[in-house]
Amino acid sequence: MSSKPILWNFFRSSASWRVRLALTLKSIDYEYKPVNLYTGEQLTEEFAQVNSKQEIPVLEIDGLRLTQSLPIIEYIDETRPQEPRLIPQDPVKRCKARMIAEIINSGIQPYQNTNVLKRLVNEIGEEKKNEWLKFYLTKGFKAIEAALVETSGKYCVGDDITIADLCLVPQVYAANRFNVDLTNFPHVLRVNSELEKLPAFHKCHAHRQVDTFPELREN
Ligand SMILES: N[C@@H](CCC(=O)N[C@@H](CS)C(=O)NCC(=O)O)C(=O)O
Repeated sequence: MSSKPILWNFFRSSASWRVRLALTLKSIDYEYKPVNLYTGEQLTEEFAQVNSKQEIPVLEIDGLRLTQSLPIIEYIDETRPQEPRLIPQDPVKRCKARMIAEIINSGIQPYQNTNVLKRLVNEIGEEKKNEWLKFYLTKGFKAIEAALVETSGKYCVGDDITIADLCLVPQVYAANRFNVDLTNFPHVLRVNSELEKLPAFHKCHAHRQVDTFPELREN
């Protein structure tokens, strides 16, 4: 296995974006291996050898092949404990950061996953699929907003970047892409715009990756 980490990902994949952020915030150089979810590259036999669940992200690092973005981020933070610490040392902050990350990871992202949306379009049509997205994303963002009222400072949990922030920004991008109105969630919008000012978040944005579609590319 190569010594430079390899990240199988896709510019728009929110779970991959979380890992891009972790690697970038920790100044870890990595090879970007694009997997186009729209053309079904994740469904090939070749990719099934990389991840039997046929999902991204997959990170090859330290001779290991890891899946699931949140455990990957935990591994990066534990093995590269330099600042910023993505998992807070304080147990209360740690629990709150993981709680917000989990609201997004298990409470929102599965409802918008590519294979789920594809199946919904086939079974109930485009309009009902959009209603589904609006319902589940709004429900999830209500929970995030309620959490941020209590936990946020400049960022999701106080004034330090945590795993929660790595999940929030890609999720806000997805909501905008699916035309879900976030105006009722002022803490979400405020924290998101603070995060977007940071160089690592600018660099990892979906519209600045090697596989970003040309019509979406931004500088
Ligand atoms: N809980 C997993 C979610 C992984 C996941 O669902 N990835 C999506 C992209 S964000 C995917 O690869 N979807 C492929 C498909 O739906 O066919 C993680 O955090 O890594």
